[in-house]
Amino acid sequence: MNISHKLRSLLQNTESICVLTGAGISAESGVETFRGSNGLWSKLKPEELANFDAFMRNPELVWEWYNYRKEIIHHVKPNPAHFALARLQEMVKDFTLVTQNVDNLHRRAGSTNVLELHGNIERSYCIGCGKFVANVEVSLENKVPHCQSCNGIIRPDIVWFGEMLPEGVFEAATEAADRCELFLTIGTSAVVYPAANLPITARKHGAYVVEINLERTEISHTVHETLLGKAGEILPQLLKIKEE
Ligand code: BV8
Ligand code: ZN
Repeated sequence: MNISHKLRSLLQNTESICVLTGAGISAESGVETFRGSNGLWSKLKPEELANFDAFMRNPELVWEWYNYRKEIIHHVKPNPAHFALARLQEMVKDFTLVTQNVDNLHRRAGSTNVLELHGNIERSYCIGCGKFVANVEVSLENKVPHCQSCNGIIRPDIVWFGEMLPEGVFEAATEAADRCELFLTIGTSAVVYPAANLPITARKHGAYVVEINLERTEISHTVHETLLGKAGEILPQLLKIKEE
């Protein structure tokens, strides 16, 4: 893989890196992406499922979809891309990992202080009283979980379209994008906002922006360097350069 001299020297010297990941970083773990050829959305439309009205109209269907995804996530493991980022975090003083993923794989790979822009599939809360509920089980008998305290409907703690991102998380991600010297955008089609603003913010503030993706994306024309390929192959190679 030929990388620029600029990226090589930044990897070896910078003390401030911000990373944004999307579904593509979990693809090699066996988690379907959203917009790839066999992506989740190809079967289901986001409008139909990942929004609050759709949930209130048909909570059984939305819970069935999340339960299906949770099942997959419980059977997969982090891949070399997740582990490379966890290792990189240990070697860089100011390292911020921002993810759009809800699959918890970064944390399972050892990354800490992960900024989860779109929530986490392992968490749920009651829309009646806001109480968080750990490992919610849905079954054929109980297709929509209800809160034990107020009998309200329980929903996944995931940010749906049209919903605000969790308080303070996007702000922290923006601050990291503002101050970093190197910004890596990995495995994201960069079509969802405000997440897709982060690489643009980084570039505006003088960071060197590198895209690591299987294919070119909506922001390929705005980044400094695009490394086309699998994150699980490219990231361990970048880590090796850092460790030289
Ligand atoms: C908000 C939860 C504000 C569901 C998700 C018109 C224009 C611009 C914006 C908007 C608009 N209309 C509405 C909006 C805003 C909207 C938005 O951005 N819509 C887009 C689609 C046009 N955004 C929102 O609604 C956000 N909220 O803006 O609120 C607000 C203000 C005031 C008051 C109220 C509200 C909320 C956005 C969050 C939506 N929730 N997910 C769930 O996950 O179950 S988004 C969903 O897409 C996922 O979270 C996912 O993370 C995210 C992004 O997808 P990617 O991660 O990029 O995945 P994708 O499959 O697309 O791409 C994968 C890439 O990896 C591909 O390029 C592929 O080539 C590559 N790849 C594959 N394999 C590999 C690989 N790369 C490397 N290695 C591999 N092995
Ligand atoms: Zn409740």
